[in-house]
Amino acid sequence: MARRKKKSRVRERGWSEKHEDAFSHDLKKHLRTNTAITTGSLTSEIPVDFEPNGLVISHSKKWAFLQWRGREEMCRIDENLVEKGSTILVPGDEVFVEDAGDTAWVRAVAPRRSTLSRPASREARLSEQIYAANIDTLVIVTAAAKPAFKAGLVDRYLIVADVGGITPVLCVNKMDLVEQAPAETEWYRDLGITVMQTSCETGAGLDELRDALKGKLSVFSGHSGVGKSSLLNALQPELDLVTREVSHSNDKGKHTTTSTRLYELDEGIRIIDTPGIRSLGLWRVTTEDLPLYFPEFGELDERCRFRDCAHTHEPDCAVLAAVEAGRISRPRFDSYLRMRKSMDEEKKW
Ligand SMILES: Nc1nc2c(ncn2[C@@H]2O[C@H](COP(=O)(O)OP(=O)(O)OP(=O)(O)O)[C@@H](O)[C@H]2O)c(=O)[nH]1
Ligand SMILES: [Mg+2]
Ligand SMILES: [Zn+2]
Repeated sequence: MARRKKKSRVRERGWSEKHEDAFSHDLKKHLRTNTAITTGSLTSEIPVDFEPNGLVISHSKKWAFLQWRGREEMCRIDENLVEKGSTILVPGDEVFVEDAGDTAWVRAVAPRRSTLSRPASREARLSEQIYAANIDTLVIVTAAAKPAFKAGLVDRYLIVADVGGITPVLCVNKMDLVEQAPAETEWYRDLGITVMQTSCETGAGLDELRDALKGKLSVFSGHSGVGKSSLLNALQPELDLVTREVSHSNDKGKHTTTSTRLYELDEGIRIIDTPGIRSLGLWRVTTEDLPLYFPEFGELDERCRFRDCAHTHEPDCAVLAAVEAGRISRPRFDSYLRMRKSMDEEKKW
């Protein structure tokens, strides 16, 4: 990977003042790694304005697989970057690597430009799990058929992208299986979201997808079996990633891709392939905020009778009226109701 001319943004952005910021967690680590530490044969100090020289492809607890010095390399992770037995590094992280003879060590992580997060688990719903960093584009991969197009997950991913400061693109794959794209995709176009239609079988739409990904770091997310890994293979056949037919075992939660990993393709395209998911929790979104993530609700809430209107059942609700009048799409509104309901249920634990 080419060394960046630009210095780390740590100082420029004044991270240390922003304790509530999503990156304060990293900053603490970062500052800790700025003091002299002795780990293995390392004794040197890391300058505060270190230049990241490596890119995280994937990792285990103690080892990171990196793009470093123009190659893919395994490096040890400094214990300062480990928390609760697991590293804080995620694919897409820009890191500072130091060569210590036999082993190269990841010593520090640069502040993240953007993050994709979800609640760590149902049990640990108060902790954030960041699963990719420095992403430019979130490609929400869906299938036109097999498995059927499901708007619910798309709506959730759109919120995750919004929260993470990432541009979403909706990719409707397996277009060879249908006459025309599912009608729902039009709503997303109406909302200003880029919608692409692709087929790994016929190659349709792949040039457009490639153009959109050039020079960017993207994440491919979506249900299992929609063709995320197949799309990567279609863009760059040498990758030869494992893909598998959608089957009942897939429905039961068996995924073909089992870990999140970054791939470097030609033309400056970098893609993080992720395992398919069944449902997606929303991090940092409250029921009160939820309407803000539905741009089509716009300023309507100002016209609701109640100031704290939840837009679910209230009399004289301007949002409900707009749904009735067909100005807000019913399925998108249903998504809103389902998200609210699941958030309310979570609160009961
Ligand atoms: N007809 C058709 N089949 C496709 C297309 N893209 C992928 N497939 C098939 O769909 C199945 C699932 O593809 P994968 O690429 O493994 O799906 P995935 O989204 O990576 O799945 P996970 O790794 O489990 O999340 C495979 O049998 C592919 O051959 C397409 O455009 N058209
Ligand atoms: Mg896959
Ligand atoms: Zn209302």
